[in-house]
Amino acid sequence: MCTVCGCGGATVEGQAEGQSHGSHHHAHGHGPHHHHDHTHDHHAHHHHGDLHYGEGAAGVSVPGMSQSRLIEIETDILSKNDAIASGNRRVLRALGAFAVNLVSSPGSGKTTLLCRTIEMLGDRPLAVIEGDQQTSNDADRIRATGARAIQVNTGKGCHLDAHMVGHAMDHLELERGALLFIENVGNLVCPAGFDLGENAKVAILSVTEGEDKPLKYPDMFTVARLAILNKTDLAPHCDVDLDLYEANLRRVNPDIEILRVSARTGEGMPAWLDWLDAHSAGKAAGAAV
Ligand SMILES: Nc1nc2c(ncn2[C@@H]2O[C@H](COP(=O)(O)OP(=O)(O)O)[C@@H](O)[C@H]2O)c(=O)[nH]1
Ligand SMILES: [Mg+2]
Repeated sequence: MCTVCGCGGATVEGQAEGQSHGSHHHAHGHGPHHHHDHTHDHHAHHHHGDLHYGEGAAGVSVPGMSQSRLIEIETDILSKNDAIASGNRRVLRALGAFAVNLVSSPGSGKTTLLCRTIEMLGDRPLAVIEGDQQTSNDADRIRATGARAIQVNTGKGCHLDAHMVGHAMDHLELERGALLFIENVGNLVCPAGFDLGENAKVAILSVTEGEDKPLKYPDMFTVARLAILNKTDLAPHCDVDLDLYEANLRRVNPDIEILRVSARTGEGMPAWLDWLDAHSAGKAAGAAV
């Protein structure tokens, strides 16, 4: 169970590559170990007449589980994940590598942006980890650029976790000073809660999604260091207010950096490459030899 969203997906020890057949080892919450804790949190379900299932102490609602039990489970899953993420971070630091975790809803343009980024980066050492529930479509698209890519299928899972990424990193044999791009599962909720050991989460938000999305899904934009407002080429056709997108992003995260980009036309891409350069510079120099 993913206690971040309560949707039944979280795995701390999921398969890290190849075709998953749903054979994850669920950390908790399934099988015969039902915890029939009848401390229901009725008060959490009503909020000014709206249903508000995230209002208990755990911030999620799962039928039959008390808020305190949920917090216990979530703490356990996340602390295991964080320990593995720290290990990933140590490996990356020793290599002087810089890892970006790309997070967004499905279809915002992560893979398109990555393909274009890879083309523009030329011969800079890099590798890609692709996360999706099913198919190797995105890894195939990345490999078509000549870059190395590993596909991680999460099956029922709604996000990549640190264990999956660590396992994929083992297979990628990252070069010294490499850039590692991790394309997370398209989902604006759960990937926000999972540290993969990356240097930065970068949220992609396309102009067709609506200006209110940062307000509706604040966690994702709170943890992101940079927001890329993608598909600006479509803005004239969609009656959108790009300044309002930016204002809403800053309402949930006053420190967030924002770049307007079109992965289609290439507008804004040089600024994104500059951002990557500036943030990855010095990593290789500081690496253990
Ligand atoms: N017009 C336009 N379409 C884009 C842009 N970036 C991506 N797309 C399209 O959006 C769709 C989803 O893109 P994809 O890269 O698969 O998104 P992902 O699910 O986030 O990886 C595809 O049809 C892309 O061609 C962009 O900047 N402008
Ligand atoms: Mg994709």
